[in-house]
Amino acid sequence: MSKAPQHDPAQDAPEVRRPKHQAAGVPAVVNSLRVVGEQAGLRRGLPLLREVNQTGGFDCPGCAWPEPGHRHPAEFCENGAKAVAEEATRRTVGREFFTAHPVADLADKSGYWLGQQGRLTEPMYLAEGATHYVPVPWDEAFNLIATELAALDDPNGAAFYTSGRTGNEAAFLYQLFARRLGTNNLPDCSNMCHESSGSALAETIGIGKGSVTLDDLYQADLIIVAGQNPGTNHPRMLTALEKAKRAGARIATVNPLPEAGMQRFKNPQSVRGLARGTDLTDLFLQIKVGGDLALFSALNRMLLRANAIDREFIEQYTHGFESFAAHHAEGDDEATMEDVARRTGLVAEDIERLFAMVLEADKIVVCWAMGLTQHRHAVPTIREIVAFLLLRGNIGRPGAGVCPVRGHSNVQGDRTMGIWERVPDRFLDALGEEFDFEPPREHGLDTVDTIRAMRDGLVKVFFAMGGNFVAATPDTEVTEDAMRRCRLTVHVSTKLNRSHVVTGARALILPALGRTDIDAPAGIEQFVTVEDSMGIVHASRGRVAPLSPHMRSEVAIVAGLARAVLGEGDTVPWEDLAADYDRIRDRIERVVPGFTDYNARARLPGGFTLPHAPRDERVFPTATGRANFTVNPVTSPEAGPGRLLLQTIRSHDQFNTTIYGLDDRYRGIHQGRRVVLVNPYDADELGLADGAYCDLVSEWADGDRRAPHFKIVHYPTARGCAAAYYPETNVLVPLDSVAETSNTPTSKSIVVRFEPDTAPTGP
Ligand SMILES: Nc1nc2c(c(=O)[nH]1)N[C@H]1C(S)=C(S)[C@@H](COP(=O)(O)OP(=O)(O)OC[C@H]3O[C@@H](n4cnc5c(=O)[nH]c(N)nc54)[C@H](O)[C@@H]3O)O[C@H]1N2
Ligand SMILES: Nc1nc2c(c(=O)[nH]1)N[C@H]1C(S)=C(S)[C@@H](COP(=O)(O)OP(=O)(O)OC[C@H]3O[C@@H](n4cnc5c(=O)[nH]c(N)nc54)[C@H](O)[C@@H]3O)O[C@H]1N2
Ligand SMILES: [Mo]
Repeated sequence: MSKAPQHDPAQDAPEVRRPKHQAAGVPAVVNSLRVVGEQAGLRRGLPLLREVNQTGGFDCPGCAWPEPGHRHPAEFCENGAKAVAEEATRRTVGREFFTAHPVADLADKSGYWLGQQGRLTEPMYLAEGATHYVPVPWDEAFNLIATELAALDDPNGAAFYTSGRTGNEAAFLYQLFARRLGTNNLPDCSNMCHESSGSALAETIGIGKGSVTLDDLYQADLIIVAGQNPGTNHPRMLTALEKAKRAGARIATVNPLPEAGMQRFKNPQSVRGLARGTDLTDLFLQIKVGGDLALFSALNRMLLRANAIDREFIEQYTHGFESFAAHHAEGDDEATMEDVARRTGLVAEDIERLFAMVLEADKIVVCWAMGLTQHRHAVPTIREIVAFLLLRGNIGRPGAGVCPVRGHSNVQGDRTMGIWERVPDRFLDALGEEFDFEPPREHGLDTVDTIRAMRDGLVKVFFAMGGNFVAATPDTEVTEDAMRRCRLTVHVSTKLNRSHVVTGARALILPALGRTDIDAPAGIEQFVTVEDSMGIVHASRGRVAPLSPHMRSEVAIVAGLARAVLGEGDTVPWEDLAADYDRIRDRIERVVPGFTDYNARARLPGGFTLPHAPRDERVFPTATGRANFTVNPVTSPEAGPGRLLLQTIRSHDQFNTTIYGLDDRYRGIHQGRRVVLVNPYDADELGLADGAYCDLVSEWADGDRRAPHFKIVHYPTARGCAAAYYPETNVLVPLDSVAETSNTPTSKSIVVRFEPDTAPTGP
């Protein structure tokens, strides 16, 4: 069996320059135009850029950051332009490609190479024992899936994964199909992403979503951005931070890395921005990986000691304050602060500075992303942040609240539509009633449990609506072996990726229309709807002609599959729904709360905002009916002598497992990705010379995992920490190393040691 290609010396020879201290500006504009020109051509690409995130246009297929009410004519960022170019490319992968390339050869190619080949254009089938994919008609593909599903003893022998690009309409039908079949096995990318936020927020405020709007950011006095790199991953957030800053907000950044975007932002949307830029961060706390629980716990202790809390709010709206306060009264202050200093790597003056900013701020917003969610103690960390906000009444009033910044453009909407292995009973009740069936009640498998079930032979049919399961999930070798144990693996995809070439006994690739493509079943153009990170639902209409008549929308694919599997006369009129998306939205309106007048409101410019009880009414639909304080004993990952804590991050030239290019401009890394960033003092102690190559070896109870051939880069990260790119390092993340409660892989804290390079000349 071929292993994931470790590196391609021709494509991966990193060059290191000085990191940048500012983001965006002219280079971002130049780069946007260049990638669009290269992939889509200026004639196809430029008109598309004018439609990104505009009313009547399409939602950027990149991140989930919301659009402001008054849109700029260029309401996209450099990385949005790359996402658009990647999808709207003119390059295609047709049947000739698969004739020319046996699957075994494709399995030796890098993910970057696979993605660069172009858009998938027709359904392809890999028969058992075959060496090549061959074209297959849609109906035959659906029948093949139906046959494998029918052969299962139990519908729970199938799992239906979703990545977060799928629009609401397809997502709703997809989860309905899984449940009509009889399973709640709906793992999704959220399980690896903001699941920890969802778990912590649902428990403490009663809803697993953020509580702020853009206006709240503009009105805040203090914005804390912890564990997030918006300059690369949510560049339009910098525009919002700049606006907040101009209105008087202060910004504190908590991160082991000094990320360029949070330093100075040169707004490409304005002449002044291009020329001068804005310094965003007022206070930078260079925290040790995993130190955030200790930091927020310390702030809470200090707030309690200073009695700088909103007693009235606490009395009226919260539960559990006494035990929370008692927990923070324990122990001796000096010893506690020493422990905090050790876990965070911060000096006392830094924490005091942040504390002073907190005391001066009437309204506070805390923003976060993967730097907080992908740790063993991620859920307690986020619960402690909620407590930090509750102490001063910073939830449910303008200018204040929690802001988990979502990743994929519709990952939040997919959850709202019921893509969730543990969806609440009230959702299942409504779904069953609307479609006249009894949905399965037993919770399904999430992402990590799906891998375990495939490994153990319990899940035999794996179906993915988008995404790149084997590359995005932890423990690459374990996951790839698990995938190979399946009887059938099916991927609904736009572009070729690793998950198409590491397959079950049989495999199907089903080519889907993307966000930018015109979707006109039966000749009538349809639009889809998506929900952004702040709960705003709006329409998205594709704008370019699909490159092949054989591509189908995700809605059509689910309907075709359901018809083949469930037969004619199913209680769900699949084809009827797929012919007119308004009919799907009518059904969603009757099942999912908050979608009253869905069809009318989806057509409003800018869409509509979903209700959020804590934000709108200070109502907290938790088990206690109040916002919950929780007790979170301080903990943090420890690397041990001779080891560092490795976090796995995104470069500026990738969208998750889709690699756009080999540069990470802001961090000064060019033409390669196999680099490991290490603090020079740690490097000296460990004998790691700048520019030398090494293997990364992760340590876990069941043994070591190795990722060979990484170039050492001396870099100003926090002491005791290292950073390298995902997905190359996923091989190091043990499957069983997960966050408590949320089961999210701990991709931001892996204990590694460094060993001599075992692949000095490449494979
Ligand atoms: N262009 C582009 N945009 C994207 C994506 C992409 O790949 N490319 N991915 C999308 C997706 S799905 C997501 S989820 C988001 C991800 O957005 P981010 O979460 O910003 O992405 P990461 O690269 O994982 O960066 C994590 C950040 O947290 C910091 N960090 C790591 N560990 C810790 C810690 O323990 N404490 C603190 N305080 N900080 C820490 C890292 O130094 C880094 O700055 O972006 C979305 N947008
Ligand atoms: N080590 C480590 N691992 C991580 C992370 C990390 O920080 N570190 N981050 C995690 C996070 S936050 C996430 S969200 C996951 C991401 O996990 P996934 O969502 O599974 O991965 P992506 O790379 O976003 O998926 C890209 C593929 O989606 C397909 N695609 C793109 N657009 C469409 C579309 O419109 N329709 C369909 N049907 N297919 C489409 C293309 O074929 C493309 O190859 O990875 C997780 N894994
Ligand atoms: Mo994500």
